[in-house]
Amino acid sequence: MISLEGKTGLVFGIANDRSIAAAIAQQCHDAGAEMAFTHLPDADPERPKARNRCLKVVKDWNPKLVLPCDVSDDAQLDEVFDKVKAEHGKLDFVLHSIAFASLDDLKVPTYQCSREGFKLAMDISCYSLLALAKRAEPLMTDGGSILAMTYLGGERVIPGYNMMGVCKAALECSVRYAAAELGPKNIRVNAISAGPLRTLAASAVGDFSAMSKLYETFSPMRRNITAEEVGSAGAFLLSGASSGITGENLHVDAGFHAVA
Ligand code: 0WD
Repeated sequence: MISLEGKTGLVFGIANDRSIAAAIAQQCHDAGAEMAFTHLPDADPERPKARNRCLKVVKDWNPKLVLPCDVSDDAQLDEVFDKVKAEHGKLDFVLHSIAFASLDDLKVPTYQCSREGFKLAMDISCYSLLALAKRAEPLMTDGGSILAMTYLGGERVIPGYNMMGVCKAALECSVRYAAAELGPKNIRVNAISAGPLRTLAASAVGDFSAMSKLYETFSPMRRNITAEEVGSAGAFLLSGASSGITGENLHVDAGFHAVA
């Protein structure tokens, strides 16, 4: 039985109710966790679309903090962690469920993406994990758990995943290095490699229906995964139930990685 009673988490990446972060946060809430949340800053504060979509998901959990944060901006990250420290005093877990690449760079062959587009995608999709870990470490005084989201395209060439595959390979490697560096402080760092789920981010990548069909045909379980399955694996890795696990890339993909 997973328990997060008395634990405090910080969740990055709830864009709407379909976000993987929403599914993981739901199960963390059910397990007793208290959480703070961030959403992308809205260009027009008079029409706070991103904030409202995030609030719609989290409001019933009565969070003390729901804050705007663009993870490519150090000042915004500092402000989030300062506020978490002031409000909660400590952190037990952080969920990094974020990725971004401009469509112009994502849709072309990897070797044709632009230098600026590559930097931006790596910054938001990979470096940000390290930026979060750096700021979380001083708040994880009783140890902690950090979780990132990745995809098989970081290990193999998956048609259409293109430069995001390069970002995910770097992210997965960052998980291993951070796990080794933070392990002595009892801070664990893991990743979940999820099968395809129909979210905003997924709509930008390749042909979702074709990918989905591939999993139905070839995965050992002959089906796709559900958001709830990623949610429960996420809550497990963020909780003490996984206390011996770090530097891991846990595939929640109906076994597709084993046969692909
Ligand atoms: O099939 C899928 N959906 C899979 C997703 C399979 C395997 C892995 N993943 C990964 C994604 O690559 C990502 O790392 O899971 C993570 C979460 O993705 P998601 O839940 O599929 O997508 P979404 O609901 O769109 O959440 C990603 C969010 C952004 O959403 P939008 O669509 O508004 O860009 O990442 C956040 C934002 O909320 N985000 C940022 N947050 C802070 N600063 C930034 C930024 N600069 N850019 C994007």
